[in-house]
Amino acid sequence: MKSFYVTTPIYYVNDVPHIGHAYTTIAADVLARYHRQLGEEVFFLTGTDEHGSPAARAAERRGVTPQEHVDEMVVKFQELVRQVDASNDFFIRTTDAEHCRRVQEFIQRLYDQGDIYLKSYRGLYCSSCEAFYQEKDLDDGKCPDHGTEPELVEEENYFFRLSRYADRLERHYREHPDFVLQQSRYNEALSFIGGGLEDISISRATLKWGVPVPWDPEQVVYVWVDALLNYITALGYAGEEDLTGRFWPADYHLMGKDILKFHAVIWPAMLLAAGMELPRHLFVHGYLLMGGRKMSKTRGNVLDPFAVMEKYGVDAFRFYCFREVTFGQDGVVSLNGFETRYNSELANELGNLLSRVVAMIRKYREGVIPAPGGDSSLAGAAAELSRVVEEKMSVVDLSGCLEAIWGFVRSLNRHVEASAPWKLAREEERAGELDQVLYELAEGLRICAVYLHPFIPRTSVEILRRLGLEGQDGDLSIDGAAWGGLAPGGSVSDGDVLFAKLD
Ligand code: ME8
Repeated sequence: MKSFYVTTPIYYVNDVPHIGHAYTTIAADVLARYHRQLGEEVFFLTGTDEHGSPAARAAERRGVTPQEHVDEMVVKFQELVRQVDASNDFFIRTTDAEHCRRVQEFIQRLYDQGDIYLKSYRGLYCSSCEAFYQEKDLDDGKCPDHGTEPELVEEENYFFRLSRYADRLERHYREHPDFVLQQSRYNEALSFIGGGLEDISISRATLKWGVPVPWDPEQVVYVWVDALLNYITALGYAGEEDLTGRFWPADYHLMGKDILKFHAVIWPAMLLAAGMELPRHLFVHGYLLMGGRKMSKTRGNVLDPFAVMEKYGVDAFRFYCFREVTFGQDGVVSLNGFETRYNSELANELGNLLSRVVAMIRKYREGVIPAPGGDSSLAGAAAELSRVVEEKMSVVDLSGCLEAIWGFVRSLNRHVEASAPWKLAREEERAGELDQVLYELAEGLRICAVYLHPFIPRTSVEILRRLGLEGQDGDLSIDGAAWGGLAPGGSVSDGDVLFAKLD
């Protein structure tokens, strides 16, 4: 069986989760669900990045130990994962003893083979990014991402010979033009390497909150090295047996553009040093913006995903994320925009369509899905949709995929208007035509439900239930979405309005 491994970044726990965290998690969930529908064996990983100075400082401010702080905060991230209906197979915490042990083993190996050495270092450090900056990369002396002034740090640290891997890394990029998606991100990633690579500090002497360097426990492992390793350590202990052989290399690491450099340079170089395969793709999405700026904890301009889901439901939130913003690019999100789409698309175009179709089958055919009389004009559109979904999902164009599905939803609405079943129902001799139209609408809705499943899983299962289908694995398979898969004779059922219209 083909395997598929997708990851999200592991999120910092210095503050509460926000909509940006929900966004990447849902995107990974969409991919995971889709690949399960293809019949693949899927591993979907998410989790939390719990070491490092922001978490240590947050704990200090609150007068608790770092461990107490992260134990408290992780609950909110696990709650977010649950509430967005993420179907993750594991949730890794970098404070897991199993993870820490494997991080130590990994860097010990690099140390033993001469890839790590001791050196004293002086540099400008942004502790929110957990990264050193060169003067020229600052905005007016401030961190371009956080708007805060970096501190001058001077320490004796362990360095990883990143420079040694620059050529091999560049070759990997040349040989794998789809290593980083999309093209502009690939170019950006390649330009990091083209500019030459300097060795990087991979330990901290002044910080206590981290994984101890095994040969020098006075130092802790740099939080980014610790964090990146999660993608392989998790496979070692998430299951009863070691899953590394089955799932590594990862198919997709999803992330926002803020952390591309770490994933595009440091991570693959670490893997090359360890003689491991590189992930197949990094997919970099844009920022969700409110009022034109990236939402971030440091800036405080965050939209609370819990409040949004509580008020409008999880599927409406998931839908909006991939409908409003082209996946891969930055996009502005707002409550107004959300409510507009909710009403016009979810309530009117989808919810209303389902209740009309079910009501007509009840009214005209006693709730039983009739047999079609012949070929359908919608079969071609369904076949085209199937082709486009496959094409878009194969390049992680989640919004393009949803757009195509929505085009099909709209064609069903047009079909209702054009065929006017209420008129056909008044003419006895047109009963065959009415059967045909009712079947087509039910079948069209079933196909929508299958393709919509990765995006709005609850709604998808509910649509299938109304059409007399269980929404079990078989009903959800992508293969089963082919036109004509709906067996006539099943009974439709009633239910609450899918998306109640907002005032
Ligand atoms: O960077 N729009 O954690 P983090 C879209 N621990 N996505 C956003 C976003 C926004 N406005 N804000 C955040 C870290 N994200 C490290 C990662 S991985 C080995 C270690 C998402 O809590 C996006 O995926 O700052 C971004 O890359 C990630 O959250 C950063 O999360």
